[in-house]
Amino acid sequence: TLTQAEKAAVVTIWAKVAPQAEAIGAESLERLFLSYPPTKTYFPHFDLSQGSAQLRGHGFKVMNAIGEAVKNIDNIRGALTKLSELHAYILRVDPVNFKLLSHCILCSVAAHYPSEFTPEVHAAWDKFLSSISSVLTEKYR
Ligand code: ZNH
Repeated sequence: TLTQAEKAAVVTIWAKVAPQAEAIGAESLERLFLSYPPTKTYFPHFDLSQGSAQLRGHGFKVMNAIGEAVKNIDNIRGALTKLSELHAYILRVDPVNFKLLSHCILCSVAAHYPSEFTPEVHAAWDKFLSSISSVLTEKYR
C-alpha cells in the first residue's frame, strides 16, 4: 500500500496529466508497441499508426481508468473490479504486459513533466501503477 506522501505525489502529478490524458495515453501505447512489438498482437483490429483515432481513443480509456484509480486511491480494487474481470476472462492479456505498459506510462509522464518527475514522484507512480496492475491481473489465478 502507498504511504500518505506517495498518495499525495500521485494525486499531484495526476492533476497535470488529466487534461492531457488522451495525448499521454496514446503516447504510452505508441511506446509500448514500438519497444515491445509482441504486445501488438492484442490489437489486431486496431489501426496502430502513430496518432490514429483508435490509438488516441484507447489511450484515453486507459488513462481514464487510471484516473478512477487516483480518485479511489484507498480502494483501487473496488474501483477497477469490472476492468479486472474484462482483462482476466475476456481479453486474457498475459500479466507480463502490464509491467511493460506501466513502464511506458511512466516514461510518457516523465517526458511531459521532467521537472515534476523527481525520484520520489517516480517511485510513487511506479508503486501506484503496480497496484493497478496487481488488481487487473489478480483474477487470473
Ligand atoms: Zn487494457 C481494453 C485499461 C493494460 C489490452 N483496457 C481496456 C479498456 C480499459 C483498459 C479502460 C476499455 C474497457 C472498455 O471498453 O470497457 N488496460 C487498462 C489499464 C491497464 C491496461 C488501466 C494497465 C494499467 N490492456 C492492458 C495491457 C494490454 C491491454 C497491458 C495488452 C498489452 N485492453 C487491452 C485490449 C482491450 C483493452 C486488447 C480491448 C480494446 C478494444 O477496444 O478492442
